[in-house]
Amino acid sequence: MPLSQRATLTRFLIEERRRYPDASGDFNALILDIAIACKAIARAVASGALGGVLGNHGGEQASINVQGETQKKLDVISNEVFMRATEWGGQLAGMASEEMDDPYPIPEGYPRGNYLLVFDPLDGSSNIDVNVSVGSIFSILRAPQDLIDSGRPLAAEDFLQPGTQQMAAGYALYGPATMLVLTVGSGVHGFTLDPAIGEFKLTHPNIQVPPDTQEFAINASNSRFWESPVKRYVDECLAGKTGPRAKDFNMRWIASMVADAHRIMMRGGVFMYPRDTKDPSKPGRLRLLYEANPIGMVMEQAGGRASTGREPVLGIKPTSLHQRIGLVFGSRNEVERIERYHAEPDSYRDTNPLFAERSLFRD
Ligand code: AFP
Repeated sequence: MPLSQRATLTRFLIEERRRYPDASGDFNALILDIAIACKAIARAVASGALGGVLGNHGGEQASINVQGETQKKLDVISNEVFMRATEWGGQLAGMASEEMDDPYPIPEGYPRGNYLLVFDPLDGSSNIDVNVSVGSIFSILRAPQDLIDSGRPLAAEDFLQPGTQQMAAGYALYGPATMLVLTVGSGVHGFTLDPAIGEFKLTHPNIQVPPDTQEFAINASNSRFWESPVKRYVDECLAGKTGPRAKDFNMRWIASMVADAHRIMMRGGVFMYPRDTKDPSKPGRLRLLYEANPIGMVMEQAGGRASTGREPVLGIKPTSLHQRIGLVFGSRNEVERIERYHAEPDSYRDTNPLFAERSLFRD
């Protein structure tokens, strides 16, 4: 279809809204403001070193975020862009992000709305300096009714809702093309930014994640810290045609979850950043509220699956704003296989020499 005939994001949202005659329009306005933020971030990312914001060229911002990581300037800028684009319109009661220790209430002078926004403004930021794809991830929740009714101060607890409660979720990918991939709870749709007119256009309606795959993504340098079900799964993939799976697998790792997730949305695959024994204080690397839940909703809405390996991610009741979690997502049959390996008695551990006395894999 010619680009000029493709629906814009605005048109798509308006047509979606017709199915809900009582909808106020706030929700669409919020998504369009998020899209504006993503366009601005895409622009900053695309400027590369010319924008003067990259680590080697702009220097690292001397601030440390709540995860104990150095924030690069572009992380900070992207966070600001999200806040400024969405705080003013009267749709939000507050927001929370990877880059802010505490929730951000809507400033005095702006109307307060019925939604909460949670986001990772720039996922995969270690890739910025090497000009590899990065992205933004977002999730929209309904604000608790008592927060809306009473006007009391915003609290971190307001955000601690399971992923099943998300009203919408999605990500923007700043790759060779900028894309916005969105679910409002009725399938997943991909929009590509048309740079000529600055509009997102519907290019990938009703994305479906293939249920089977021969591709997996995991940071193999952590293998000595993996739990045995993960070790078993990866070993079986690596054994290829001659192993129990009787087929060869390919491995991919971009170190930018949003880019890995997008590859899986386009052609299937499984992504794992599982719980491991690397640091007992961190039950996984990725964050539940603004990484696992939105990507989980997108996957599930596209027919894929998202899990900790032990239970569906979207069912977990969060306990803190920046909670980390083990995460496995992608092609449904593979994720279910990994869940089965976690549920089965640990015969792999009992028979594999790697888990013997004095082994690296012993607890
Ligand atoms: P940032 O949140 O610091 O950008 O980290 C990106 C990320 O959380 C995720 O996008 C990657 O999948 C993962 O980290 C990469 O981790 P490794 O450094 O272990 O490859």
